[in-house]
Amino acid sequence: GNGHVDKRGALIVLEGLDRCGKTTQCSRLVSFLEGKGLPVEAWRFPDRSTNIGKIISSYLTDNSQLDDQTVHLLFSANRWEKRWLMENKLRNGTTLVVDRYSYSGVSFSAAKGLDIEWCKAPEQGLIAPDIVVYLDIFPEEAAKRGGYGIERYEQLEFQGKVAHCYKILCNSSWKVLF
Ligand code: 2DT
Repeated sequence: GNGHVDKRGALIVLEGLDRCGKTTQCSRLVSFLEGKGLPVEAWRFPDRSTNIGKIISSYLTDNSQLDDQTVHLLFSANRWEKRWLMENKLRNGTTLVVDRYSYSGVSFSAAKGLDIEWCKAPEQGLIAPDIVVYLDIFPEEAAKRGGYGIERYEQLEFQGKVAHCYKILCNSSWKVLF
């Protein structure tokens, strides 16, 4: 009673290239867990609803110029500003299914040529996921899926570089789905 729960929620992160099907799989997973009667919420990064998220969104959608390091830190700050809420939700037993997290942050920035260790640094201290699911898809395959939109990064050559960076980050604890 009194809102006390013994069981922490799980932090489940889905990662992958643009158009790999993350968003669809996230909502299917959320529905599945809801069906089991578990408290669960769908989250995504970037969270475009915050002030930082709005700067990120305009960077992604128009041609606002920001240097790569600054953008990297904004994406990271967008996770930091949600950290405390995330921690509270998990503590209170809510499972979070998150569409993109630090691995997107590191892979997309490293794909631009930033040093990968530098990219990882601001992610230190964020809540570590319990499960990382990587939806593996060839960039060529992803590009065929209805074509890319107009956002920055949605280009075949760049997505290939991102895929390469994900492979560097991937370890044996990840669940890789084809
Ligand atoms: P969506 O299309 O999923 O909204 O992502 N990105 C995302 C980064 O470069 N760094 C990050 O930390 C995150 C979370 C991936 C928008 C784009 O933003 C990229 C695609």
